[in-house]
Amino acid sequence: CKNMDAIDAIDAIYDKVVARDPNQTEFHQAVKEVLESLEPVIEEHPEYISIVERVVEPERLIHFRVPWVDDAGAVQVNRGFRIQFNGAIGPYKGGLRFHPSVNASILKFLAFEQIFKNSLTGLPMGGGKGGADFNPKGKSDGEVMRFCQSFMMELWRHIGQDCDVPAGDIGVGGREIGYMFGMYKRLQNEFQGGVLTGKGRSYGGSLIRPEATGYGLVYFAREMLATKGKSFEGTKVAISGSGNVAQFACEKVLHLGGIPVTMSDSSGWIHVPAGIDREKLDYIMDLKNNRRGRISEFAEKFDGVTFTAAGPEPTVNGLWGVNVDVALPCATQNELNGEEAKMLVANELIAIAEGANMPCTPEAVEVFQESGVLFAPGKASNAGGVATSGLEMSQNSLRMSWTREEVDAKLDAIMVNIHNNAYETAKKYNREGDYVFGANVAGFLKIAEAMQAHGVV
Ligand code: NDP
Ligand code: 2IT
Repeated sequence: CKNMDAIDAIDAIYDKVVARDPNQTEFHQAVKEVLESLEPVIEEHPEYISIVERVVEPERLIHFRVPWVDDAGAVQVNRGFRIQFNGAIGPYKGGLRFHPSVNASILKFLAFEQIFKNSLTGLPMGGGKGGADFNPKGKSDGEVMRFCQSFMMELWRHIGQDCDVPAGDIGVGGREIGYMFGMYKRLQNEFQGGVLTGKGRSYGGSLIRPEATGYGLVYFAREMLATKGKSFEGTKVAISGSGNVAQFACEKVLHLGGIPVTMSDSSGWIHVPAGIDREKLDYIMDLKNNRRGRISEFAEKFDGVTFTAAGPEPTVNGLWGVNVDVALPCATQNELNGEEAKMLVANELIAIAEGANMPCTPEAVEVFQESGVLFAPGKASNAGGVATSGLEMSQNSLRMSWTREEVDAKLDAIMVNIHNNAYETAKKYNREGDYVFGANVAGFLKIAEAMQAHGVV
C-alpha cells in the first residue's frame, strides 16, 4: 500500500545515511527525527522522495588545519570545519562552535537542523554550521585572538555576505566575532558588513542580537502556554546553561513575571528556590561574560543557594529533578535524558522549550509527548537567534540600523509566526499539539519547493 511505500523509502534513506557515516551518531539522531515526520508528506508528494535523498547530504564539507602559537611560544594545532549543508533558499547561514567536543558528526547535526530552522524563520537563509575543537576555557585574550585569526585565514575564502554567513554558537560570542571580522576585512580588503552576524554595535551589529535567542525562546514558550490558557506570571522555570542563550532566557522570564530557579555550566548547577532576581542575574552575567568564571562562585557569593557539582558531561546531575512548571534547557545536545524527563513529568511540568540544539534525547522527547507535556524542538523555539541574524543582514544591506524596539517587535512577531506555523501544520495533519512534527514538516516544505524548482543540482 501507498503508506508502506513512503515508510520503506524513508527507511532506506536513513539506512544509507547510517551506512555512509556509521560513527556520526548525533547526525543520525537529527536526521531520524526529521525523517520520521515526513511520511505523510511523501504520501502526498511522492516526487519529494528524491528531495529527501539529497537533503540529507551536505552540499559541501570543508575541513582544515588551524595552527596557532600559544602564550608559551608552543605551536598548537586544531581542526576547523565549515559545513555548507543546503543553500536552496539563501546563502548558507549558521553559527561557529568552539568546543573540544566539536567533530564532523556534531557539526553535521547542527547544520542539518539549521536548514529547517532557517526555513521556519521565513527569511532567505540556507543551512550551515562550523567551528573547531578549540577549547577557549582558560585561554588568554591574545591566544583567543591568534586562534580566531588563524581560523579565519582559511575560512575567509569559503564565506561572503551572499555566499555563507557565520555567527556565534557555544564558545563564540562578541569577542571572537570581532577578531574574526577584523581578519576577514584585512584578507578580503573589503568592509563586507554582512559576512558575519553577532557583530559589535560600532561596526554593523544589530541591537537585540545578543538577547535574541533567549528572548525568542521565551516568546515561543509564552505562545505555547497561551494555548493552555496559562502565562509566565508566577511560573517556576528551570534553566540549564549560563551562556548567551540561558542568560537572556532568564532575563525575559523575569520580564514576564516568571521565577527562574536554576542555571548551570559544565562544572555543575545552582538552585535558587526564591528565584534568580535581577541582582543575581547581573552577577551571573558579569561572572560569565567578563570574569569568565565558574557557576560555583555564585553559590559562594549568595545565601540560600545550593551548588551541585556536575556528573560526567553533559549531564547536570539532578537539575531536572527540581519541581518546576516550565523547563528551558539552554546548554548543549543530549543534556536531558529519558529518566530526567520522567522526573519533570512527575513534578507536573506544563511545557518545555529547547533553547539549545537537541538538548533532549529521543527518549526524553517521547516521555514528554506521551505524557501530554507541551514540547517545542529547538529548530522552532531557538530560531530567534538566527532570525535576528537575518535582521542584522537586512540592516547591513540597507546600511541602516533599527531601534531596539523595532528589532524586538520583529523578533516577537517572527516567534509568534513560527509557533503558529508549527501548530497549524501539525493540526492540518491531525497531529495537533505535536510541535516536532509541525516544525519539521513546515520547515521541509519550503526547502522542498525550492529544490524542486532548481532541478537536480
Ligand atoms: P555559550 O558558550 O554562551 O554557553 C554555553 C553554556 O552551556 C555554558 O554555560 C556552558 O558551560 C554550557 N555547556 C556547553 N557545553 C556543555 C557540556 N558539554 N556540558 C555541560 N554544559 C555545557 O553558548 P550559547 O549559549 O550560545 O549556546 C547554548 C546552546 O544554544 C547550544 O546548544 C547552541 O547550539 C544553542 N543555540 C545558540 C544560539 C546563539 O545564538 N548563540 C542560537 C540557537 C541555539 P561551560 O561554560 O562550563 O562550558
Ligand atoms: O544554532 C543557531 O541557530 C545559532 N547558533 C545562531 C546562528 C546564526 O547564524 O545566528
